[in-house]
Amino acid sequence: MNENCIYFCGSIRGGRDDAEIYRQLISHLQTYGKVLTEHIGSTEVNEKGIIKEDVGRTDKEIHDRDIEWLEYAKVVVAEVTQPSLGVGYELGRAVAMGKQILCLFRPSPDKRLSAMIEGAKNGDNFRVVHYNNVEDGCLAISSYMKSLCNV
Ligand code: 6IA
Repeated sequence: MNENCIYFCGSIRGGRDDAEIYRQLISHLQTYGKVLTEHIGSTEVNEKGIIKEDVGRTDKEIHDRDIEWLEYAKVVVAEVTQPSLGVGYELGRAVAMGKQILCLFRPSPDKRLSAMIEGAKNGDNFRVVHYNNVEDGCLAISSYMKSLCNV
């Protein structure tokens, strides 16, 4: 595990509507360490999951590389507004690995966060923050990263 590595989770095949928000959150996270999954904010990724540098990789190769990165990271930050099976799976694996996890959710009248994420709240080991815009999301990230430094 590397103290400075952060694993960011965001929807790919679940839908790319929030890609620009991921990009901005990742850019803020980079002030706290190396984001292993920087490509999640890339505008070159569409909902088919096509990333320029990943063309030619099989789904198994993508899965195995992501799990390796997840093991390597100390902190996991997930944007969970756009429901994604992959993000839910990564969060379950991250809990089992004992990672420190921050989930960011933007509430709206047509979206309710899964009880399996909302209900997993457990202090700094699994924090869920509802936020309204990127600025708020960045503040939530700063507050979480600082709380981990004080542990
Ligand atoms: O079910 P989803 O596709 O929405 O899952 C998204 C989550 O799974 C993200 O947090 C990623 O960490 C991981 N993930 C899913 N697909 C990929 C991917 N590309 N590359 C890296 N991580 C991924 C697929 C490209 C391929 C078809 C060429």
